[in-house]
Amino acid sequence: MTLNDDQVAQLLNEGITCIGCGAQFQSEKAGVPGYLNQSKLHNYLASLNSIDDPIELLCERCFKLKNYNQIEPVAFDSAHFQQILSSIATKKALVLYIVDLFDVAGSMIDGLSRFIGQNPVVLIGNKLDVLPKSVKKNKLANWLRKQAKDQGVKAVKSVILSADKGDAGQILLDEIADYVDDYPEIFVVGVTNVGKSTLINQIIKQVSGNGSVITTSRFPGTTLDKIEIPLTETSKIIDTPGIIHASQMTHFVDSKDFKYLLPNKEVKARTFQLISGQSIFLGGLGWIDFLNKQKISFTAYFDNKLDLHRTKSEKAAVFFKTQAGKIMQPVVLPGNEEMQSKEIKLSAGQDLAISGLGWFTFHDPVVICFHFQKGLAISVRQAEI
Ligand SMILES: Nc1nc2c(ncn2[C@@H]2O[C@H](COP(=O)(O)OP(=O)(O)OP(=O)(O)O)[C@@H](O)[C@H]2O)c(=O)[nH]1
Ligand SMILES: [Mg+2]
Repeated sequence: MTLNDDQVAQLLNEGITCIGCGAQFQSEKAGVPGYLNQSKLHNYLASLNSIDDPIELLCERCFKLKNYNQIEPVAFDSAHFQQILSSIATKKALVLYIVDLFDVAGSMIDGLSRFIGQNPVVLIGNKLDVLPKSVKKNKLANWLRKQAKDQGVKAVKSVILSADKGDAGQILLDEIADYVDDYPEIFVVGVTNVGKSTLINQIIKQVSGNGSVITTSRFPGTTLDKIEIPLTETSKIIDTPGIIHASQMTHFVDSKDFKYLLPNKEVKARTFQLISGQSIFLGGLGWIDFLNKQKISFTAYFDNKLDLHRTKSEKAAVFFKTQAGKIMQPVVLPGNEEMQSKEIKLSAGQDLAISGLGWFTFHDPVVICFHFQKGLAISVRQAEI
């Protein structure tokens, strides 16, 4: 059996959504979320056996992302994203709060507890695979919980994993098993790009055997609306669009340069010893001057492809002006060149984290002056690892 024109019209009137990104389908305007050409949309719906069949259709943007890894820019409705998040407070829900272990400060949501009310939170540190293998998981989980607590989020537990590894779905299902019967809705929340959809795909794979149902990509803003996936008879897991943090480095560079920012394999710790009057450059993005009198040692955690180049501080500004974009890559997109410079003191055992890029762990007390783009988030914290 196939659907007739009236049934197709009924489905279109009710509003059907893309399985990849959650956007409602429309055929009026290319470049707006949910676009699919009218005949493709109609033919797919007409080929369904029943009006109640699940819709497993991709919009044009998801199709290009999945098949060609090409992004079609769309206008994000940040207010809608926030609204989805704040609707959680009035529901009985379990919240799976995902943060990126490679950008913890940059991937925490400001005021999350205000959005989700009294609902329990399971904190998930994702992308464990990019941290050095020597990292102690328990210690990292406790550190992460403390970071969230400092931001006002008290997690019932904290789990460390890699969402893109085969066992992630089962690990998470085991961790939340005690809650599933009591919470009909399980919301997966987090900043964009932390791996929410990747993790849900692993859960779907565990439950139904289907892999990569939801669209995932390294471009921020892949998921555009809620995507509800049934988990048990009484509960469903809900993917949400990531909150956009414009202060992450990802928003300052061209997507072709994400390879310098978003590691896809273990980051090698790089240890340096510097003396006063030396500076270290991070590709062509910015630099740090060391103002100490004595020699200091520190470890850098950045993508292995990002060149960390030393030079004399007295030459640093000229060097940056003449070499960024030439021997030093990557550089920021035009319009983002305005810099901020700040002098700070750090103690031994503290990190300087540059959002969306990586961090330095200092093994000695140090005074530095950093020079990075205005609007980029830079923070000091107790060492992560
Ligand atoms: N190395 C590594 N990469 C991961 C992991 N999980 C996800 N990723 C990558 O991170 C990027 C973002 O993943 P998504 O699942 O699309 O992230 P999201 O949180 O759903 O993003 P939005 O939909 O934009 O909010 C993709 O390139 C994933 O392959 C992981 O455990 N390790
Ligand atoms: Mg997503």
